[in-house]
Amino acid sequence: MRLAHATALLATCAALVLTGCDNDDPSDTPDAGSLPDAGTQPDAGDTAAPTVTGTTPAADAAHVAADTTITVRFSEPMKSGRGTVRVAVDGAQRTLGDSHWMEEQRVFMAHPAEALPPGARAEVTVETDFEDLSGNRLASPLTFHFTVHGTAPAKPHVTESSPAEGATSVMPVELYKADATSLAQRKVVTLTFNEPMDIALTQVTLRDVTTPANAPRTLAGTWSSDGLTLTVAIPRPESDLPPLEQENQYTLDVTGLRSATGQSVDTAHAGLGDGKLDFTTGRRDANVEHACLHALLNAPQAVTAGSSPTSFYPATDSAHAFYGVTLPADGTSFRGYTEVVTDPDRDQTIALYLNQSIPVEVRDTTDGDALVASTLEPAAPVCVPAITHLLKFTGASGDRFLRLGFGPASHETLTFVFERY
Ligand SMILES: [Ca+2]
Repeated sequence: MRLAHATALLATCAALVLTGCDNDDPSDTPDAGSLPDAGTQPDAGDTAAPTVTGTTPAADAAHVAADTTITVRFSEPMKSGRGTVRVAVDGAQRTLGDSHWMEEQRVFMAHPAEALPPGARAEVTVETDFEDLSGNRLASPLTFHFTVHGTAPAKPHVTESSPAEGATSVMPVELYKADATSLAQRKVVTLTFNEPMDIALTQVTLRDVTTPANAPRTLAGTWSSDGLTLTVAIPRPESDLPPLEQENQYTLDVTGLRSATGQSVDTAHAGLGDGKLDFTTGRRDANVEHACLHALLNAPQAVTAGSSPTSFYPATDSAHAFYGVTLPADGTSFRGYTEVVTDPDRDQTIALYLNQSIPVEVRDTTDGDALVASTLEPAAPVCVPAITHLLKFTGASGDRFLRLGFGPASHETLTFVFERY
């Protein structure tokens, strides 16, 4: 009943711009049965300004229909005869034709008299002359924008990729476990699109920009279940060649793909620039590749770390060993200690190839408790997630006793490959 009443009131307003349309007195209508109920009666004690809690289209919405309804949702019931909404395109006001209130006069709805131009950027202004039932106005006008659907269907584009467009020093070779005793090489590339794609189309083309004489390689990717992300595993082109050469420029052409609605890839979008993912490889990292051999093929040696610096803690210092360390609980996190004994005769660089980023403190306990400088950095991405981080420090000669303090950590277990150089 109330909705019908509000619509009847507004029918007397010629245009949607409601300024001057002051027909909010219920006694004006012959329909006595539609008087507001107690819940919409003015509250004499209300001095708070109403606020806008939402709009349709939402601010910065794209691909909005040209004949969209514009709605403004308020925080409380409003006077139905007040309020101005303006819609402008390129600085020119658009006439609004039809309007009404809904949801006990909390939601104002309006329709442009004519469809908005394709591709237009519309500016909507909600003026402060909207009033709640106690006569409080909006504290400030609200302005937002939306973009009308263009005449040409939207083309899909890449929003994220690995490697990123234009990336340099890209790891050219990644290792994975081929079977129980051997590793294989590949390079995995992923591309994520802004809209679902046609998963029947999976082919992309890899070109060697540095050596164009090399034949382009047609590769088949695999789509994620949502059709947004294509994963392309680049294999060795021949059994004696790596998946990608070192310090070499490549371009991966994805223009053979289509959106689920059949649109070709946008070759002008900034994501890839030309519909091709361009990147340059760096050098391989022999040390990480070696450590990956142990991390992927060895069963971890289980070790429970000591619970305090003064109690027993086990050794984790055999070169090429792959350790699976369990850290004792320490309150709500985990923390533990292991030992490294340095070489008797020479200084060594000691490296731990970790499967996570974790604070590690190295202390020399031989004749005190001196802090040993160490670095923790992301490891070259050769066999993620088996190896993600690299801890390095110098082990001074002389059979010195070093204590590694792991944590505080959020996970109880970690793995690392231990190496001495
Ligand atoms: Ca590109």
